[in-house]
Amino acid sequence: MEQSLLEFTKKLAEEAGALIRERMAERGTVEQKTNVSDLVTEVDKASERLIMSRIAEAYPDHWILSEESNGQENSYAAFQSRGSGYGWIIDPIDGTTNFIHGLPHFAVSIGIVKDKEPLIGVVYNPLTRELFSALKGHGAYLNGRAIEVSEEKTVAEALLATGFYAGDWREASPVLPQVDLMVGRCRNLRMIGAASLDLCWVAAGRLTGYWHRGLHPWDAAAGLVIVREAGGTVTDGQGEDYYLTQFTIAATNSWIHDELIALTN
Ligand code: 2AM
Ligand code: CA
Ligand code: CA
Ligand code: CA
Repeated sequence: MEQSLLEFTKKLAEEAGALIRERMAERGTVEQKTNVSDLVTEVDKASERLIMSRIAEAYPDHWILSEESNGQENSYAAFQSRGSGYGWIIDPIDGTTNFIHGLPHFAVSIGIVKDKEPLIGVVYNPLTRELFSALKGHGAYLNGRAIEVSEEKTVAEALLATGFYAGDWREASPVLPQVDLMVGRCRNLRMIGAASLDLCWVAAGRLTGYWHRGLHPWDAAAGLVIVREAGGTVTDGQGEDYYLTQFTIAATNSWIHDELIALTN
C-alpha cells in the first residue's frame, strides 16, 4: 500500500510540475495575500486543483490540507483538527516568488501523514526535473538514486541556508541578528527561497543545515521525511523533535545540529 502511494505521489508531482512548466511563460496575474512578499498566481491554483482532484479520485477517504485552499485558516490549527488515517499536505508551488521572477528554483511539495505522523515526502522541481522522495523507513532518493546528508562536523565548515518570512516585513526581523552572528562563523550562508527544496538540499548534502521561522505544515511536510530518511535531524528552534505545528524549523546533517541550535538562540 505505502509503496504504491509513494509511486502515485511521484507521478502526481511530476504531472503538476509539467503543468507549471507549460504555464511558466504566462505567469499570469500575481495576487498579493498578506503583503508584498506573500503571493499567489493562477498557476499555483491550477496546480493545486490538479493535485487535489487526482487525490480525491484515487483516495476519496483521505483528507487534504493545501496552501491555497486552507491558507486562510490558521494552518497549525487546521492540521491539528484533521483526523486519523492518511492525510495529504500540499504546497502546489513552493517558492512562488522565485516562480514569479523566473528564478528556476521552486517546487511542487506533497507530503503524506498517517495518523498525523509524517510518512511520505515528494518534492519536484519542474525546471531541473529533480524529484526528491522518501518513504519512512526506506531511505531518501533523488531521481531514483539514494541520497545522504553531508559530512561537515562543525558550523565553521557548514554551508547554511535560511530565509525571511512574511512577519519579518512588519517588524524587526530576528533573522538579521542570526545572520550577523553567522558571518565569519560559518563557511557561507544562502537565502534560496523555497523551503521544501532547502530541506531536500540538506538531505542531498548540498547544504549542511537550514533554519527558518514562520513555516506552515505544507512547507515542511514532504521535506521533513526526506531529510530524516537521508540521515539528517529536523527539530524546532529549541532542538525539540519537529512536528508540523511548530513555528521554527531547523534541519541539518545531524553533526552540526546542536551547534546551530545554540547559535540561533
Ligand atoms: P511559498 O513560496 O509557498 O509561499 C521563502 O523563504 C519560503 O518560505 C518559501 O518556501 C515560502 O513558501 C515560505 N513561506 C511560508 N510562509 C510565507 C509567507 N507568509 N510569506 C512568504 N514566504 C512564506
Ligand atoms: Ca505562499
Ligand atoms: Ca510554501
Ligand atoms: Ca506555495
